[in-house]
Amino acid sequence: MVMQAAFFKIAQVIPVDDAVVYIKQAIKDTYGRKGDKIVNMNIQAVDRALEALEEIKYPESWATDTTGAELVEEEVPEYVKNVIRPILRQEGDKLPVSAFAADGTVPVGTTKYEKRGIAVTIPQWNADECIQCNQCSFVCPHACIRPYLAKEEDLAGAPESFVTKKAIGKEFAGYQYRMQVSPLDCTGCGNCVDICPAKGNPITMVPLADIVDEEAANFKFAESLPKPDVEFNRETVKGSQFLQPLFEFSGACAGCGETPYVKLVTQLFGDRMLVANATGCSSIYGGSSPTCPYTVNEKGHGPAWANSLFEDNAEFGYGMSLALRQRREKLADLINQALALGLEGELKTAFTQWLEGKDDADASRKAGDQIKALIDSAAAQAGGEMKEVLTAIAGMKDLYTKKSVWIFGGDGWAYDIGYGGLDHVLASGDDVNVLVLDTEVYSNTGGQSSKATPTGAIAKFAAAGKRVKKKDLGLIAMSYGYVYVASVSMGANKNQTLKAIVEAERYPGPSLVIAYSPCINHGINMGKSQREGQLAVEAGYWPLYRYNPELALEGKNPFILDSKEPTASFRDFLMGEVRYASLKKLYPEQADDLFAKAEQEAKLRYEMYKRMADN
Ligand SMILES: Cc1ncc(C[n+]2csc(CCOP(=O)(O)OP(=O)(O)O)c2C)c(N)n1
Ligand code: SF4
Ligand code: SF4
Ligand code: SF4
Repeated sequence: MVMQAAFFKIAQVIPVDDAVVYIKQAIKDTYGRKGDKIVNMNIQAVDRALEALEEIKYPESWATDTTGAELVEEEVPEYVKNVIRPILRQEGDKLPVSAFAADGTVPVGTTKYEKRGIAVTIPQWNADECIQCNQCSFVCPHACIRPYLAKEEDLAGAPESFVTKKAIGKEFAGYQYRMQVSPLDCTGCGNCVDICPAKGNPITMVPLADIVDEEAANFKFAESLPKPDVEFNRETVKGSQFLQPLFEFSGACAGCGETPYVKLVTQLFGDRMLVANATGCSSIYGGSSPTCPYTVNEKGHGPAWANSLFEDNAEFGYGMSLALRQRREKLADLINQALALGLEGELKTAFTQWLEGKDDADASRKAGDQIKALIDSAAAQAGGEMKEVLTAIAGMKDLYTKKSVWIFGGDGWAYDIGYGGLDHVLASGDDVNVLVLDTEVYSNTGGQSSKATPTGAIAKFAAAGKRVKKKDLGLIAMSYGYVYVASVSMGANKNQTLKAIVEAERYPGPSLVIAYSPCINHGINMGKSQREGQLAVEAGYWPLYRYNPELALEGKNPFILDSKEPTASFRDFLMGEVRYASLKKLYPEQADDLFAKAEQEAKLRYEMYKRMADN
């Protein structure tokens, strides 16, 4: 609107006053259904643009200058210089085919070279007030705010403004703590500040321009700190955030409700995970050429990621799982063969330990690291059949650590188009982990209705409000009895989200985690998307539960209802989102009927879950 108003004032193709009348009418026609607030904001944008338009007299020399502003080049990898930068300059069509790998793989961890600097305001940390809960880091959709631990001696040479405070917790004795933002990667969404539970504003949003240079230097220093050599519980909200996010600085919308889940999964399992990603927002922010937000740790370990068709992604992930199983069984056969051939010494111990712990992440990694340290020289020294076997084992190092197979996708994939395959894979009993990022619409293609869209919500193909209720995907999966199922909402309960993701991964069969994901398609303030996830649970709109088949084997009830009876108004929650409020504006009577139906459905669903939990 701003640019359109400016164009008509400058270009004078028609009298500007006429143009303004047409623009404002178009605003009413386009946004009327979204409510007066949005219409008025757009109208104000037009008026303010016309008032503020200023002519800038540029120096005449600009018309003939042949040199531009000088680019400040930082040290970047060859691929960034030779492939990514030309593509970003829209010169990708000049690249030869030989610039790309023949197998289609691309270097990872390249979003960090974009440094887009798109935020208007960014969080500034105040050490005094911070209680070191790490919740701001937990919810950040772009992995831009991270806690760092450093010993005093590591802080020599730190920038002056790199203030730290004594780390809380006996496991962190001798360490200093700092919460650090990456100013040029932050999108300025404000969720970190919004959810900070401490009194006295330990983080506040301030203009980017005021602190960008200082904080960019601080972030660079923080990233150069050595990894702390401490044992801590990784499976807590606080502890998980000391783990490196292996998904960072994606191109998702500011405040996206999907990406905090993806980031958390990579923090917990990223160094040994494979991801099959259905087409949707998660494949677009997960793999938009030319950069890649998935990255690696200091050992070069990180998620292996690929996107498949919308309609076959569960099968794609299942294939990964089957291939891994077959290849690891082959590895176990070879190890048994080496033992049968009479292998002795340290390698024998490592092999035996690996066979015992091969399906446990920590045990297989520990034994695998031992094998890695010994195998090459053992293979070189051996002869005959033993040499052949050890050489084959040495060539399978990628399989030593137990892998974590994840299948990611949105509700359009899981509830609709990929559902047949998803059902088949869950039924297989294989050890795969499915994360459904439920935005209740096909977000990436502009908000079409899916079977996850609840009654009364306006979406494309449901312009007068969805008439029928949301499919209960979790309940269908629970009917198998051997599928781990959880329904989570990070904004409502970070502990429950973390617990569910950890349990799902640990469960040795199929797991399904359905994650409530606030989205721009809901018509909400994305600076408070985490809070919206909390309101959804408090209003009884989204239930939290975990169904763990292992509890049934112990004679316990496998179903745990984690959310309490609603404490907030269901109707107020709906009216806080444009996808519902606009129905009320367009068709008030129908809206009342549909909202009453939606509330009744949510109530019946909660009561059913309560009965299941009480059994
Ligand atoms: C068979 C098929 N139909 C349609 C599309 C187009 N398409 C790509 S992404 C997408 C929406 C994905 O929605 P969802 O699964 O809910 O994920 P979200 O974008 O919400 O994360 C659609 C319809 C496609 N790629 N393949
Ligand atoms: S403002 Fe948003 S993107 Fe920036 S650090 Fe906070 S949560 Fe992350
Ligand atoms: S959420 Fe607030 S109190 Fe907690 S670590 Fe972040 S700034 Fe500190
Ligand atoms: S459209 Fe929604 S799900 Fe997609 S990136 Fe934006 S906020 Fe996230």
